[in-house]
Parts: sequence; C-alpha cells; structure tokens
Amino acid sequence: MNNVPDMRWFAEARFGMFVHWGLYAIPAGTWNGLDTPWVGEWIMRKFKIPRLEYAKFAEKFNPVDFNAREWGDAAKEAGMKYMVITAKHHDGFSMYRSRVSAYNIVDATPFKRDPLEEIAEACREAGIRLGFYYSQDQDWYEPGGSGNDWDFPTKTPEAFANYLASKVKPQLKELLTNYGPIGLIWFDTPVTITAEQSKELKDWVRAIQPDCLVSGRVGHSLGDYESLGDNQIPGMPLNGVWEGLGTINGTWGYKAHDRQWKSTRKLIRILGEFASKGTNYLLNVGPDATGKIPPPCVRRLREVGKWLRVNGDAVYATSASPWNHEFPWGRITTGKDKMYLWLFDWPGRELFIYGLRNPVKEIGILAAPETKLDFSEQHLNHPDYHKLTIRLPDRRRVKPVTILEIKSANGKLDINQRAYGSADF
Ligand code: H79
Repeated sequence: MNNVPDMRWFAEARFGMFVHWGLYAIPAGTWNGLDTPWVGEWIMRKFKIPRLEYAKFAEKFNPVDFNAREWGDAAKEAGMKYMVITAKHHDGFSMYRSRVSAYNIVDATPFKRDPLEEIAEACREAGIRLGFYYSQDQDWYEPGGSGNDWDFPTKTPEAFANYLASKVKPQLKELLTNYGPIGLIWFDTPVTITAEQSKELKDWVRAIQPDCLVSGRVGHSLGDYESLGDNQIPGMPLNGVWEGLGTINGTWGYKAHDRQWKSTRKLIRILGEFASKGTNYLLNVGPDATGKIPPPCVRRLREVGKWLRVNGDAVYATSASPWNHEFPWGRITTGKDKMYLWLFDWPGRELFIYGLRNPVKEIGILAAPETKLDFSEQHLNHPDYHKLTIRLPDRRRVKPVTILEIKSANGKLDINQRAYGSADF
C-alpha cells in the first residue's frame, strides 16, 4: 500500500498537546517511599514492580475530576492544533474500552468510563485533531511485549510476533474504528520490531484510515514524518516534516514531586526554537490521578495561548529560518513574503540582517500593529551583499518574546543563504 496521506494539516499545525495519562498517575512518582529519579511513566520498570502488583493500581483508578471538555478547551486556548493522548503506554494498560485486553480502564477500574471517547468528542467540538500514542513494541504486561525482564526473563521473536498479532493490531483496529477520524498514531520506542513488522503496522493503520499518519517512531524510518528525540532541540533547520516534543516539567507521566514547570517565556522560546528549525512542537502535560491537568500547566498554556493570539502569524504554517545559523538575539521563521524575527534578547538599538536580497516594504511589531520601525537598506549585486538595518524601539518591549515582521516589497523572499558564516563558508 503506497497511498500518500495529506500531511498539510500536520506540517502547518506547529503546536500540539501531548497527554501522558495512565495508571502511573496513581503512584505519581513514588513507590514504597522512594521517589523515582526517572520519568513518572517508567516507575514500573524503575522499581521492577511485578505486573500483577502494578495492575492493582487499576482498582484505585477513579479520576472523578476528569473533564474532557476542559482538556480540549485548554489545548484550544493554548493555540494548539492537535492533541496526542496515550491510548496504551509501555505499562500495557489500555486507557479506553478494549475488547482485546481486559486490562483496560473500562473493565479494570472503578471509573468504568472511556476517556478517549469523551476526548474524541471534546476535540471534535474544539476543532482539535486527535492522535493516539500507542506503545507498539514495549509492553510490560504481556509476555510477548518487550521491556519487562523481571516477570518475563525470556523473550522470543515468536512471542513478540504473537503479541503484535493478538494485541497491537486488533487494538489499533479498535482505536481507528471507534473514535472517528484519527490524525495520527504516535508509535514509540521501536526496540525489537523488525522492518517488516513496522511496515505491517503502518499498512494496517492505513488500510483502516487512509489519512492517518504514523509517527517516525514506528521504526526503520517508515514514519510519515520524523520525530526528534525526547526534549531534543535541533541546532539547525531540518528538511522534511518533523515533530519536536518536550515535557513542561521533567516528566511525561504525572509526578507529584516534580514542580519544575518551565516558565511561559521558556515555552514560547522553545516554540520559536522548533518553528525556526521547521518542526512542530508537541508539548506534554501529565494529568494526575483525579483527572486534572495540574493548574500551573493550565496557567502557562493559557499564557502561551494569549501570546499566540497576537503572534500566531510567526508560528502557524510558517517555514524554518533560511539560515543554518542561530542568532544571539533570537530566531527566525518565514512566510511566503515575510520574515519573522523572534527577539529573545535585546540586540541593541540597531539590528542588522544580511542577505535579504529583496527590498523591504515595511517592518512592524506583531504585538503592536500601529508601530512601524525605521529601517535602511544597502543592496549590491557584485558582490552579492545586502544589509538591512532596523532601528529598534525601547528594550522594554522585548517581553516575553517580541516578534518583528519584515514584509517584502516584491511579494517574495529572496535570500542569500550564505550571507552568514557556516561550516562550509
Ligand atoms: O512516552 C515518553 C517516554 O516514556 C518514552 N517516550 C516519551 C514520549 C520513552 N520510552 N523510552 N524512552 C523514552 C527512552 C528511554 C530512555 C531510558 Fe530511561 C533511559 C530508559 C531508562 C533509562 C528515561 C530515563 C526513561 C527512564 C529513565
């Protein structure tokens, strides 16, 4: 099967919400008095908790404060265009009504509701695309899944193949049949899976929903787009379609003692880091065992959204910086005939941009449309030398991130990509 799904929505989205929610929200990072130094959703493996003991968390999972609409609204208000939620993480527990495995939130918990159904509806209402995280390789509950060497010391390729056939594929079928159109399946950690098996999963997804994307971590470079490493920020613009992902504190799954929330300013800068490299930003929140997204997260998301409502032109449907170069004052994103300068730090009263060949029509501040900035231009054809000098207003405006919008005078951006020093210059 070789159909190519329409990826535009994904390439233009730039900002999405990642949600890690599962049984690990109950220990919340602490087991027998020890707090885990690892990310919260890895607690079962960190402390080698026997599967049947870990499974007892299900009996206590009753997130009565869960409200899908609040999550959908939080994502929408933050300016996020899609949401990816854990349908099954490495612990093997299904966070939805599954007929394939009784180890699921409807059959094994007092909660008995299917949160994915409610989230699918909330996302539809909020105009947010929905994707499901599905751990296709690691499954610490099943003898055939990878990763649990304390309950299941011996692993065989046959058992893994059986796990794929009897759990992964039928569960993907459920997820792609019962929740409406699904934007993407976020596979993760291809550790044992063979290239044939990765291909088989991708084809399986596509046969059920031809427009559903699969993440880069389906394995063997078979994804529809590439994923960066967890919390990895690239140093240079990337070719192709990419997604970056990061935690809002230091964990994906909820940890009660991790209160190191990144500031709103930091989150906006990370968004700029990613957008200037041409990649999406999937920002994670870890709701707790009551079903609440921690209030400090909600607050920050709201503030990022407030900033995006003013500065969104510099983010959505933009392209990377034209230069393989990070600037000391900030970052650059581009539109068809516009360049956006993200001022992270005060560059002085004058800012110089070299290599913009086309004449400039005007330069404004996205957050202050009435303000136009003075500038001057030098253009030479031989040598290919172009210098734009922008006179900046008072430094107090550079908060938390100020975006300058440079409009081209001839409807395009014509750029000398070698204007700045690079490795091969
Ligand atoms: O779902 C989140 C992680 O649980 C998952 N990917 C993100 C999106 C992930 N699974 N595996 N890994 C990431 C890489 C594992 C790294 C490890 Fe470790 C280093 C495993 C043990 C040491 C990270 C640090 C996890 C525990 C400690």
